[in-house]
Amino acid sequence: MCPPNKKEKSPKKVSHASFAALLEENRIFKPTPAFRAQAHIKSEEIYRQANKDPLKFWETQAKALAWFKTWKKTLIWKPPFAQWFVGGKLNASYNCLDRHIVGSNRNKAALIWEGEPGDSRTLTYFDLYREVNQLANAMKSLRIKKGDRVAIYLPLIPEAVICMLACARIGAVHTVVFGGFSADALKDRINDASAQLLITADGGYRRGTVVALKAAVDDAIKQCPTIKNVIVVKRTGKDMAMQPGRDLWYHELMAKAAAFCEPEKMDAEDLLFILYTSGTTGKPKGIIHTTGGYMTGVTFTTKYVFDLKPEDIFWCTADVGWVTGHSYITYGPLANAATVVIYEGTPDWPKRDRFWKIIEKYGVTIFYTAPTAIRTFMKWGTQWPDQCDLTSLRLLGSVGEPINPEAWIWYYHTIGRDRCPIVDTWWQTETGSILISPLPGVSALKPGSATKPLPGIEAKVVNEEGREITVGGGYLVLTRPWPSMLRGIYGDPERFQKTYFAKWGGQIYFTGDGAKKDKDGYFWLLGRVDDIMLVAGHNISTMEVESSLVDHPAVAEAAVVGIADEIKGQAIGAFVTLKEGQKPDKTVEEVLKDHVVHKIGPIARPQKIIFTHDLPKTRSGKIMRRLLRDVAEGRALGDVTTLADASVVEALKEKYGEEE
Ligand code: 6R9
Repeated sequence: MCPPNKKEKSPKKVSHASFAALLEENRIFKPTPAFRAQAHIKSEEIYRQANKDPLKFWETQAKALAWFKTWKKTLIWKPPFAQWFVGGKLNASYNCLDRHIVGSNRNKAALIWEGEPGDSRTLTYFDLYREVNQLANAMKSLRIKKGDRVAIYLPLIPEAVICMLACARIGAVHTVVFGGFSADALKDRINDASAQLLITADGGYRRGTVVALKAAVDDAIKQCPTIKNVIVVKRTGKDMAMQPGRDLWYHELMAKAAAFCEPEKMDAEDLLFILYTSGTTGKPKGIIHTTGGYMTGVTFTTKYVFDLKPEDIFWCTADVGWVTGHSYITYGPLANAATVVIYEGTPDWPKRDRFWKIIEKYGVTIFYTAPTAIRTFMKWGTQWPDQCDLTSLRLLGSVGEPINPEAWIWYYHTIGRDRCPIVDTWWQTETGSILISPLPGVSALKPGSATKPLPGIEAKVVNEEGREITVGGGYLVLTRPWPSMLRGIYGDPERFQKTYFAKWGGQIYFTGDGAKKDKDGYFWLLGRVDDIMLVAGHNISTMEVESSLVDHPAVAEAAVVGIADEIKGQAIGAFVTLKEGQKPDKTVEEVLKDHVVHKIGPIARPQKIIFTHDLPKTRSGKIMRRLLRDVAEGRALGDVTTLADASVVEALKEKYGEEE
């Protein structure tokens, strides 16, 4: 049983005494013999093979897909433009559905969906296949054809996945806009992509209330001249206006649609989707991905990074509006015929044990979430997971930000119960699939390190001149093309070249991240280089200071920014959320400052600590330090359209003002 209930004695009680010990030892976690024995990959041989002949390696991975026609050339690389599997033909929806329904996977659960109010639906591969085919036909009846852009603005309901696959089936390019984004953000993305069709819902549930998506849509598309139709999924049944001629009910279209739609034979390099990246200033960047290379990358990584087996129940907690949802809810797992869990709502609804209850209810075996969520769970306390049966879990994953060692150990111990390897997966919207990560049957894990580049991937840390740093910190770059790499920025090849390939002579992809390599060749991600501070002539990464703050038992979460300072160049400002029950005061502030000095050195001592209940984050959980800098330096706020909760930063502004 799940909810904390004093009368009930849980048989699964975990001891938390060993937590500190795990952290203290600065331990390396080797795969257990039992895990290694059953893993897909048990030896490092795969790294050597891939290194010897990367193209051959990627060809082998591409062959895991079903192709209508085999490619003629594996790679044409004219930097910054790569073409993979040139001349090959395939269809992503065929790979995720058709090839599974002819065998024993036909009646296997493809999607297990749980709505926030507690409703649920399970779609087998055959169910999903049927829905996707019908929707593909419905879209065709609205004259959507190969190459057209379709915007998807939905809550996390099965239709979100159905819509993506239906687009892929007819060769339409989807652009999923996260359902929590504002009308303004939606409008910008629709216009940049010149989308003709928009698929939305009458609403969705979030923390017990209905989010009125359709109202935002009506607002947005007043200024979207390219949109001809809006398909509306009935999710909540709440009243809302339908504009005759333009708006159509999803269920009515589906009722009329024929059961089979021939999958379009797509060229390997035909567009699969556009996805706008979050959190940056200025015009949204539409990252484009094509079919063959992207599908190869996500299919390979889903199977081997997560050590996916046919009987696994795979839960990636991301929204489909984030690249993580594209790659590890929809395309990667379904191409591997996995059973995928999706959940519509927030982790604290109706109580703070909702995620653990879902794991217990469906017997989730692989759980993939973000460090920000893990830190939130730490803040809430262990009583919530402790009273749930988490014994089905066998592997944990982390994505989105560097995971600080404290959170890693907590995750390993409290959720994984010291049994489950953690894969800390580094990648980006631009990279399409995971690039730096452990292989769980092989890699020795160091808490806080994403370990090493996957087989077939060449990543380096370089200095300002582009020279490799074998031990030490610098810029993280990728020095060889990989199949799932972005093919550009939609409509802006020049910006593509400038943003990613201009820094070192045009051949090297710059990730925008800083990283450190240790003597064992492990990569330690340091966050975006824009966030790295220059304090009295020393480079200090915000992430290192944050990690040392979170290391203190009183702290739940921290965000650090450089504030302009006449003497030092930059001084360190820290925004800190304390664990529940901790009171912020001057003493705590001094204790925390001393703690950072103790962990890193006097140079890293924060000049100012602001206590706050929450931090400004994107919907995928990344802290928006840019906004915190605006607050700290008293500027007007930059672009806030991707902010999860706008009130957080307003409250901080007030607070900061008071303390000045
Ligand atoms: C998948 C995703 C990409 C940026 C990336 C980096 C940060 C993601 C990370 C990580 C350290 C990890 N990031 N995973 N940093 N360790 N395991 O997050 O895509 O939203 O495009 O963000 O996220 O800074 O450059 P996206």
